[in-house]
This record gives sequence, C-alpha cells and structure tokens, in this order.
Amino acid sequence: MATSTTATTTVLGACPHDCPDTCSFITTVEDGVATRVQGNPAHPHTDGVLCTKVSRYTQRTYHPQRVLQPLKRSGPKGSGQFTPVSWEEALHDIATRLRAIAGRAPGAAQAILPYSYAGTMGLVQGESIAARFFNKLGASLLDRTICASAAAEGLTATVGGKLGMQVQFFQESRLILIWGSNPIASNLHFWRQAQEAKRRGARLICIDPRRSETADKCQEHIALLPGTDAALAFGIMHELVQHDWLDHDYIARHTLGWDALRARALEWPPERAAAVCGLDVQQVRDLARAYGESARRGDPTAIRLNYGMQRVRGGGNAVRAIACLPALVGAWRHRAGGLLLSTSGNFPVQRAALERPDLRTGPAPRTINMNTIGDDLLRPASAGFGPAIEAVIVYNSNPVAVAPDSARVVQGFAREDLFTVVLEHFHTDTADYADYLLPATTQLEHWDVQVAYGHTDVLLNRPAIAPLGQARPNSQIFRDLARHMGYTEPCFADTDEQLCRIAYGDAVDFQQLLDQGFASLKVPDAPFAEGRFPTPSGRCEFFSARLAAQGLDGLPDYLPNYEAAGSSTQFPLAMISPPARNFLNSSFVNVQSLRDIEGEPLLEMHAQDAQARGLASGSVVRVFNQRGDYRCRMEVSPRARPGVVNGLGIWWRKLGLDGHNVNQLTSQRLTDLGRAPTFYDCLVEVEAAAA
Ligand SMILES: Nc1nc2c(c(=O)[nH]1)N[C@H]1C(S)=C(S)[C@@H](COP(=O)(O)OP(=O)(O)OC[C@H]3O[C@@H](n4cnc5c(=O)[nH]c(N)nc54)[C@H](O)[C@@H]3O)O[C@H]1N2
Ligand SMILES: Nc1nc2c(c(=O)[nH]1)N[C@H]1C(S)=C(S)[C@@H](COP(=O)(O)OP(=O)(O)OC[C@H]3O[C@@H](n4cnc5c(=O)[nH]c(N)nc54)[C@H](O)[C@@H]3O)O[C@H]1N2
Ligand SMILES: [Mo]
Repeated sequence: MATSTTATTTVLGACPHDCPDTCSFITTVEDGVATRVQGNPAHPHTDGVLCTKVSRYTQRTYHPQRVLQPLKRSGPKGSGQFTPVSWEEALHDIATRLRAIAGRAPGAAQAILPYSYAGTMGLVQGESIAARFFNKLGASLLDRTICASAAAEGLTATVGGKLGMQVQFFQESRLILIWGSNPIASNLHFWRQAQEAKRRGARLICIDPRRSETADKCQEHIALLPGTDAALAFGIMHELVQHDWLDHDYIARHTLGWDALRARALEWPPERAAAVCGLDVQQVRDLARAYGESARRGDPTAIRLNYGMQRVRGGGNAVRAIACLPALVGAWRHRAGGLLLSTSGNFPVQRAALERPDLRTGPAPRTINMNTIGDDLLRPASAGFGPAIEAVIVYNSNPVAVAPDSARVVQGFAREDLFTVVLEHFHTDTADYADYLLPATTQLEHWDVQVAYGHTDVLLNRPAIAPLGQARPNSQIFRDLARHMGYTEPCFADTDEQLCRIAYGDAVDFQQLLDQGFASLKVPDAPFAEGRFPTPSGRCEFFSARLAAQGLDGLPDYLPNYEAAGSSTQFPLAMISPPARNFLNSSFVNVQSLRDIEGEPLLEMHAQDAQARGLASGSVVRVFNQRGDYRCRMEVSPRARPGVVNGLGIWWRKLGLDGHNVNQLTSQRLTDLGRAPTFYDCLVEVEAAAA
C-alpha cells in the first residue's frame, strides 16, 4: 500500500521488536521524513493500537544521538571515543583483521564469534546474509539462548512444539491464569483480550512474585517465591487428583505417562507446595479448586504462560509441569482453553535457505553459549574450548548491558587484544567497547519480514524512508564485508526484497504480504482438541522418553533455585529483574520521553525488609552479592513481597549511579533444560549507601 497526497505518503511496516505482539504499523511520510507511526487498524491483532514505546518510534529513528557514520575507536577500550572513517576504510580494515585470524590454520576462524539476538526479530536483518557470512567464514556458532530456550524445551517435551492457544480466543475464556507474565507491560494485545474476557465475567488470576501492573487488575494475585512454579503446579495436580477434577477420557486417549505423573503429584499435598512457594495453604487449595472446577463445569479454562517464570534453574521443568495441567482437565477441548506460551512453532521459516549452512566447509565449528559470554571471552585456548576468542561481531544485541554477570562481560570486552565490531543505532554500553562502530538502519529504513510468537500472522515491513546519514541495513553491511573478504557465491548478492521472499518460500502468499502487510497462517482453532500432539507418541507427554534417554528425569520435577530464597544468611533476599514497562530490554532506554516516565533505576522492597535494615523509602542503597554490587534508589513498595526485591530492567549501565546495572549481580549458571540464563535466580543483600 502506498497512498499519496502531494508529498505525503503512508507506508505499511511491522514492529521489529522482541515482543509477543508483533504489530503491523503505518508510517506517515511527509517530504521524505517519517512524521508518525500508528497501529494498523486493518490488522486484527494490532487493531490500530501500538504500545507507548513504538508509537514513538520516530524518536528512535531521528534520535539526535543516532550513529550515522562508521566510527573507529580513538580512545581506550570502553571509553566510547571514536573518530569518523569512511565505509571503505572500515570494511577494508575489518576484512583484513578477520582474514588474518581465519587464514592462520584450518579451523582458526572459530576464534571469531558473531553475537546477536533479537534487537530486531526481522528475518532479513537478523540471520540471513549475516549467517551466510559467518558460515562461509567458519566462525564459531552462537547458541542463541538468552531468552526463551528453557521454556521452549520444556514445552516441546510436553506438547511437541512451540504451539498452543490462539490469542484472539482468550476473550471467550472464563478463567485465565496469567502466569509469569506482565502483559500490561509486555504483551498489550493479549491484555486487551483478557480485559474483554473479564468484562464478560471471566476470573483472572495472576501468578507472579511481583505485584505487577497486571496483578493490580486481576481479581487475584498469587505472589509465590521466584522459581517455585513447578511446586505450585504439583500442588494443583495433587488437588485435581484428590477431588477428581480430572478429564479421564482426555487423559486416557491423549496423554502418556499418567500413572507415573499421578504418583509424583501425590507427593505434593498443598501444605508442602505452599511451604516451598511461600504461600498460604489456602491460596494453593483455592487456586486448584478454581482451575479444577472451571474445567469440570466445561468452562473454557486458559493459561497465559510467559517467559518470566523460566529464568531460574528449574525453568524448563516448571514449564513441563504447568504444560501438563490443561491435558489433565481436558481444557484443550475448547478453543478458549489450554495454554499459550509461544506460537512461533507455526511459522514455516525456511532457515536453511536464509542461513545457508551448506556454505560451511571443513569440520563443524564449536558453539558458544551467549549467556556465558563473560567467562568465554576470558577463557584461554584449550583442548576442550578450542582457540581463545579473538574477534566478536555484535549486531541486534547489547550484551554488555543484558548478559548476566556484567563484571566478567565487561572484563572480556575490555581485553586489549580483542577485536570488536558493533553494528548499532546508538552508542550503547556495548558500542563503547567497539573497535569499529558501524551505523545500522532502523525498521523505517529497510525491508524485512517478521515472525511472531504471540499470534500467527506473518508481517512484511517496507522501508518508509531512505537510510539516514551513511547508515546501512545489517544485510548490506554483511554483503559489503563478504565482498571485501573476496566471497563470490551468488547468494551474497541476494537483495533484501529477495530475502523477504526466500524467508517463507511458497509457504506464504507474498503478494498478500505486499498488498496488506500481513498474511495469516492456517492454524486450527483448538490445536489439541482431538489430541494430535506433535510429540513422538502423538500424545501430551507427561513422561518424555526422549528426555529419559538423555539421562534426564522422564517426568517433570521441582528443582529448587541455585540461589533459593531463604537458603543463605549472607544474602537473604531473592532478586528478580523483570522488564520495565517503557523499555524493551535495553532498547528505548535512551529515548528521553520514555526514560522520563521510568525515572531512574529502582529497587522495589517490601516495608518489612526495609524496616529490618533501617532503610527509608527513596534512599540510595547498595545491592550486593558475591559477584558484585550495584547502587540505585530503593522504594518501599507493595509491588515487592517479603523476601524478594525487584530491580526493574534493563537500564543502560552508563545511566546507573556507578555505571552498573542489575546484571552486575546475576550469574552465568544455566537452566535445567535449554542452556538458558538464570537471571531471576539470584540472591542479594541490601544496605544503605551514600547518595
Ligand atoms: N515493555 C516491554 N515489553 C517486553 C519486554 C520488555 O523488556 N519490555 N521484553 C520482551 C521480551 S524479550 C520477552 S522474552 C517477552 C516476555 O518477557 P518476560 O520476561 O516474560 O516479561 P513479562 O511478561 O513482563 O513477565 C515477567 C513477569 O514474570 C515475573 N516473574 C519473575 N520471576 C518469576 C517466577 O519465578 N515465577 C513467576 N510465576 N513469575 C515470575 C516478573 O515479576 C514479571 O512480572 O516480553 C517482551 N515484551
Ligand atoms: N537482568 C535481566 N537481564 C535480561 C533480562 C531480564 O529480564 N533481566 N531479559 C533477557 C531477555 S528476555 C532478552 S530477550 C535479552 C535481550 O537482549 P538484547 O537482544 O540484546 O536486546 P536489547 O537490549 O533490546 O538490545 C538490542 C540492540 O539491538 C539494536 N538493534 C535493533 N535493531 C537493529 C538493527 O536493525 N540493526 C542493528 N545492527 N542493531 C539493531 C538496538 O539498538 C539495541 O541496542 O536480555 C536478557 N537480559
Ligand atoms: Mo526475551
């Protein structure tokens, strides 16, 4: 679509951000300048509504501190001092450095590491030409596990994939458990469905250690201790068995391993679950009754699970336990019942065609986990590890701010002998450590095609304006680098428009994308009403033979946190660091109007914990543990439960009091499944500090 009056046009685009909503938007362009970004009213999920952040997207694109020319480091590492250079000089120098590393010996290119995540979820500006480039080079592979992989493994083990309810049917649900999720902040378009359900009489129960904005608006809030969700799920299961709130027919026909799961559930009377979760036993009983009786009545009974509950040691197993519940009560029979965590398994992305792993020659390169980047940057060469990392190329991510155990991450990026290239819009904490900082385009300036994980529509993004300054799309920067490396494969010449078509091949009607900006995938309304789970057995697998064969527990289990609340006298408080509403991870922190709403980095603390430490609300505190410390302002807040402090994220380090953020305290330990981080599995102590 491109309608025009004199010099004003509107262009159909798509939000690129890492969020379940993946909105369709319309950009108004006047005389070549984008003046407005609005939600597309013709896209049902977006319904004409954008979040506060993305409705201000032009403030990002035209931000006075946009990086608009290639920059070369001119001061010490980390100083953020740069001098402008030409694209040709930057590309030539980078290619020369990479060739010198790769040319040393077969396999030497593994000393080069790409580091990227979902700064854009676009398939073209994500892993297309970039992946081809690193495959051809033979660089280390990156395990992209910083967000969702514990849950992904848990859900896949149980129901067979990242599949579940469709978001638009939640308005018909009668009971919704909002579990480990703060949709008012992070999944607005689901929240609109939940509110409609509530208007029609549904009951909403929020399960979250923090009294979030969402918890405020639900009829009930269950403030369990972080990382105890599996215990709560087993407590519910115990009651489902005891009261026979079970769908025996569904269990018999569509599940696997019920006898074994039943035995485990019976080990969890509500008293035990309540003690582990830090709840009153009556809360556990009432929750189980609400869930069991709702389903027993035949009312659509739904769970909106989100990633907030899996950033702990037992995150994968907790998702397995919770994902058993809908099958036990037969909730999947109804399209407004069951569970939604992610819909991304529906998307027929042609990864091999985009990323071209066939370009790799020689032995398979090693894989580096992005969550242990701190330790890995500091690791010397060894037989087990391979060569030390000598070069990192960062795009679509801000690891210095978002990766756990920042002191180690910073120490790694500060290595004088590390060659670092960062593709960015802004001078982020990571950009400050770059040897070369390369200007990337924003979503208004390039083509892309999106996946989603909160609905099932493919979205196309057309460029609305020409690139600002000398900015180039990521895809173009890697095309240019390939040319400087002397790569001649024709796939390095694919244009962004061609890549948009390759991304889904024939699986999606590209003309429809061009015409209306989105194309809906064909998915069943109630995916598991008749069973047909895409697991090895075709059933909902309470027991997973595949996990058992790996030496893991075939059944879900409760695994206490590495750093469980109450397990240390030295660090008695559990800290979680969920997203602030007006930021998206560390994106938008530098947009002044949004930062003004958030104010400054805050630690929310319960009155009882503050009193015990003689701390006054509004005072500056030092939050610390064995990994480091972090000063910020403390607020006595009903949003914090006793024993748990909330450090909202993810601030840019350089905007914090000592140039630190919450990740100074988080650890590099990984989850039970999926090799994911444990950001919310973190014990701390808090004391008064000088302002
Ligand atoms: N505004 C905004 N939106 C976002 C993001 C953002 O940063 N800002 N981030 C995006 C990203 S990357 C993702 S992955 C998605 C989802 O991102 P998530 O991290 O799932 O974010 P939330 O939906 O806010 O849910 C987190 C909620 O889980 C709670 N929580 C923490 N620990 C536990 C626990 O142990 N058990 C339970 N039950 N709850 C716990 C937190 O208090 C918080 O309210 O959201 C995306 N959307
Ligand atoms: N303590 C704590 N830490 C966390 C979390 C938490 O809840 N607590 N959440 C974790 C989660 S869920 C996630 S997903 C990660 C997210 O971590 P990241 O994926 O690193 O996300 P962002 O912090 O948003 O940084 C993305 C960067 O990509 C840049 N970018 C955006 N689009 C483009 C583009 O087209 N080209 C280029 N070159 N750059 C672009 C943006 O400017 C931004 O600086 O953080 C994790 N870290
Ligand atoms: Mo995430």
